[in-house]
Amino acid sequence: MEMWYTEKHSENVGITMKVTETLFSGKSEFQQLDIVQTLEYGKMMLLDGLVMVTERDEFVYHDMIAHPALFTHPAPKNVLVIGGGDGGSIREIMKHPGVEQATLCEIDGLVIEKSIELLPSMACEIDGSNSRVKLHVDDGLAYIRDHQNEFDVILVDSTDPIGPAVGLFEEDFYRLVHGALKEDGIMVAQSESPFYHADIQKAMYGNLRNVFPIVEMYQAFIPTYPSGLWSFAFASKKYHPVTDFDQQRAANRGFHTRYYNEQLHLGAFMLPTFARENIA
Ligand code: AG3
Repeated sequence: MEMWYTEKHSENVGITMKVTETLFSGKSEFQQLDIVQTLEYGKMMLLDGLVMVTERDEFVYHDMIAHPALFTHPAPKNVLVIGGGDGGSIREIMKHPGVEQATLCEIDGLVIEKSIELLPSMACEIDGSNSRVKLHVDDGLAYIRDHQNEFDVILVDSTDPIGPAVGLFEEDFYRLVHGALKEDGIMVAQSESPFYHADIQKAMYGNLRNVFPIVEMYQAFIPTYPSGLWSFAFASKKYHPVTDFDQQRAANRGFHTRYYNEQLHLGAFMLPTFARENIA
């Protein structure tokens, strides 16, 4: 018997993968979590039936949520990830030797637990082995309310704006993030597909612009997400991701990144017209 998994991207279109085994399937207090073995993309994690990560293409997402901000800020030391319970974002942050502390604030403890158990290539820095990493199982909103003026960089590594993540796309949340950042801090948030999610982007970038003086969109190619064209929002108090970017520092990074590099950093901020129009 063949098993195929489909995530529908619209009423009539989806992505389908051949699956050999279900490694975990269970419901937490917040959502349905499934981890399955696929034939072409390695292990795949789904939340409420939506693809969060696959072993084969997660490097794109995690490079691109982490490195543009960490190479724009001149000296990030204290970094917070909201969501991101698989640990992939923390893994990339830990490649920066100047980062003294990275905190993961994930609402769903089950995601952390099962990632450590079944997705060790992503969760390798959140398994307790790294003293520079702190874990909090908590609501991101509640956490940053109590941690104002602390962080150089905050990454919002969320799901789509459904379920527990709805609040992470709202202006009130961005105000709290703004307050939790130091006076030259940067926030990056995953911001959906420019091809499929124009309405979400319009609202989200409008909310961000009400709070941050610098707001830019950048793109990445993520084959297992709707349309393959994905985006991130770069919201900053002081540093601009293109004009304040030190290309030399990124070129001399001294660690390997399979997607990010010092030229792509600049290219990622150049958008197709339809994407620019979503947030015009
Ligand atoms: N964050 C999920 C991005 C949204 C994917 N959406 C979808 N498949 N409909 C991924 C978390 C990785 N750390």
